[in-house]
Amino acid sequence: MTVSRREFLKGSAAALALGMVGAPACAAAAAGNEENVDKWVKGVCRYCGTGCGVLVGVKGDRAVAVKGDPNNHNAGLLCLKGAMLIPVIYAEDRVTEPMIRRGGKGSPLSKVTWDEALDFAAKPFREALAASGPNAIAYYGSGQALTEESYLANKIWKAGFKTNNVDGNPRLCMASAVAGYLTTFGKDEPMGTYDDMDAATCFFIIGSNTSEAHPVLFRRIAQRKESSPDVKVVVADPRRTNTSRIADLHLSFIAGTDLALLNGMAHVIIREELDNPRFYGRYANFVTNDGKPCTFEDYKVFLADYTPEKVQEITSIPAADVIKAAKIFAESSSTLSLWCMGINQRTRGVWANNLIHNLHLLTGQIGRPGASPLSLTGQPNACGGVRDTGSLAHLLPAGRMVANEKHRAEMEEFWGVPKGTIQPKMGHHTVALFEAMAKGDVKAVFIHCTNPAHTLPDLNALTKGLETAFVAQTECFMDAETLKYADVVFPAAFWCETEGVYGCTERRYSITEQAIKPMGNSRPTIQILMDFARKAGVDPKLFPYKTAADIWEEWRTLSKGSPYDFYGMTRDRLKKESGIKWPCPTEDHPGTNLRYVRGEDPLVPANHPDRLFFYGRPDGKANIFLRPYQPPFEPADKDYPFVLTTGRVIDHWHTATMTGKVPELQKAYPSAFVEINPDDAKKLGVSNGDQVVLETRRDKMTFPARITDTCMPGLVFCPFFDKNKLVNRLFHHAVDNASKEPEYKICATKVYKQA
Ligand code: MGD
Ligand code: MGD
Ligand code: SF4
Repeated sequence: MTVSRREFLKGSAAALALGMVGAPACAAAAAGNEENVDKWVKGVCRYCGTGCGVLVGVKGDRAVAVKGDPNNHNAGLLCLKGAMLIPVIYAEDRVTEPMIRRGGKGSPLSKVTWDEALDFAAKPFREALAASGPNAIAYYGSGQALTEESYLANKIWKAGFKTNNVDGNPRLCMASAVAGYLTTFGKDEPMGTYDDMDAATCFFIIGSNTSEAHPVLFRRIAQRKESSPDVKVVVADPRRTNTSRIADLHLSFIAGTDLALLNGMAHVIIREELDNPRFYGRYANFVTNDGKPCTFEDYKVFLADYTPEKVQEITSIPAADVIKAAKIFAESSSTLSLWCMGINQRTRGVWANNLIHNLHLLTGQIGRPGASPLSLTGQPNACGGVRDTGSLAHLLPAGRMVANEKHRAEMEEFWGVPKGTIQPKMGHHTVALFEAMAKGDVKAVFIHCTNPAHTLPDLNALTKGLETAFVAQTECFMDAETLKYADVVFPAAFWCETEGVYGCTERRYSITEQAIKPMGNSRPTIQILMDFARKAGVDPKLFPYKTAADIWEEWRTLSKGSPYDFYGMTRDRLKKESGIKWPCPTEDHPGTNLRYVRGEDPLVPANHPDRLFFYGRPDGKANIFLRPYQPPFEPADKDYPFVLTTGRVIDHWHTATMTGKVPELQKAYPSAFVEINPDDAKKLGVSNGDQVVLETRRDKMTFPARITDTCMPGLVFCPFFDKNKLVNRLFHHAVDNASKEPEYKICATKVYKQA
């Protein structure tokens, strides 16, 4: 029996009678053929950073059913995407054989043996290394790769090939949140957890369409609101999304202006004496925009520019609503802020993150159940796999930095490589990497578990990198756009065909155990990486592993004594339990809910004089930054009078190579479209379904119109899942100064009906 969309929705309603508009379908029903399952194998959903636990039903050598793990944080619930994972495994276009492009770019791919493929890939890497040195090669990875894969690749590239050219799609996603945590609190990763959702009395949701992008979490928020009618929800999003439908107050504004809103809220909080001087006097420092210490008085002077009336001028939010939002935030007994790409994918994404933290530090809404800033992570393993293992161009494992000599020396010693092996200079961040490939500076790249030919910004400019450099790629599905540029394709074992750990938004690590054999001739990626590295000339002593568990053991040991300490998470424990939150230093430690809190976080000494200790900072105090409003890189102007923004729909995952294989999901969103406000449509003479041209300074493309008040006048929205409508060709590739994350959320466009 296969559960249909209709049955799923029915099951969802039965699972929880939410009388609330906007709560997405989530059900505890098993999807697939549940009868005759031989065994249930534990895992994590393949998709979003919510990180729902799943159980995969296996019959013989096939996965036949999936259901939510009742013991993980999702309490057995899954959204439709998670529930429909089984058909993805058995999609007809799985990549099952190694392939090479003998005749160079543009020639057909031919199936070859593993040995031929590995030799074919290793040769250009060896040649690039010999001719131009280690920085002529690179690794481009993913927040969807398993932790063991990212840890291994990072080690091979940084200590084996000796290049810091290791980056990946979390740069497009969480980099601004990382830099926000680092600058404010001194260490990456949130202090809050999902349990805060059950205690919060105010949800401040900014730049996150939680309902569509983190459906099971949104369900939890909606449930909290329904069970406690006093709970307030404030949503700040230029669009009226499904998320904003449960809001008591929806702040819609001109995209890219919310730094002014956040400073305006701080202005009101101080003016109305809703701030908490005892709290920030003890736990925070005031810091100017260029990093110099300053005083609360300086902060007040700085905020004088952000009166509600001034904020209204900049953002279009009525002044009264700015005041209302500030009061709800500060007066609630516990406020939880949630944010995602509307904040991170901005040229001032780091500043926007700092300003959210400011509000919590100013009001003391932090370090108590339900009171916390909590950035929502997009991908299932951007936190655990990439941020924590330090698999980005400027990072090293467990919070270490490439630029820090002591950190490099620690890693060289741990990895057993000579002093000076790790370069002191950071490698290329994503946009710079693809530019360096286009220039011929980076000659060969290994791409794993990501589809950059579809998802990079400014595709017309950045895919030149893929046209120029030698591309070795691991893939599972033949319709991935990047395969068009791959010189060699390694068939990778897919989700639940191999074993590994994912770490989600709330510092929770959960394991996916192998349930079935890899399909066809595909192999686990750790094996592919080690075989490739050996052939490309890396000393195999660097990776003496037989299994993923061996890599985990090394990584667990490395975390010991670090601010990420999860030494207590043995493989056995991960298999027995359904996710554990770090810090977790010993095998009998239950994991940590409230980070930085005495008596909760094992890294805060039990006898510490203060209840809170931000141990990432030298004096244990967090920073309140004086960050001004700055407009986006390319606001609307008289020539390009609309703002184009992009994002997700509930039923598709990124480039739809997986969700596109599930008819139930594909039918809901068969192709891309552009959302236009009814007033704009009227002025443009556009009706529903008309073909509408979006023309930016880079390119122009046509989309069918959806006329809806989701977008405010002057704003249009396109989802980016459709490979036949690569909306990223329209975008610029301006990045945040500090995080180097691109501004996918805002560019200027003309909009007109196709002649
Ligand atoms: P987006 O649709 O990218 O999703 O999750 P979200 O960030 O929640 O954008 C969020 C919102 O930002 C949009 O509603 C948009 O209107 C708003 N926005 C645009 N401009 C601005 C602005 O200037 N300020 C503010 N405050 N908001 C603005 C992303 C997350 O989703 C990520 S990163 C990943 S990797 C996962 N991907 C994914 C998926 O592909 N599909 C589904 N269904 N779920 C997913 N979950 C994860
Ligand atoms: P995915 O579709 O997730 O998109 O961008 P990508 O990571 O490029 O790509 C994953 C690829 O890995 C697919 O080709 C899939 O078939 C393959 N795959 C799946 N499972 C496996 C596996 O087990 N092993 C291997 N080897 N391959 C596998 C996501 C990126 O997009 C992100 S994270 C963000 S936040 C950005 N968001 C964004 C946006 O908001 N707007 C616009 N316009 N563009 C965006 N691009 C970014
Ligand atoms: Fe999977 Fe995210 Fe849905 Fe949970 S909310 S089932 S992790 S897609």
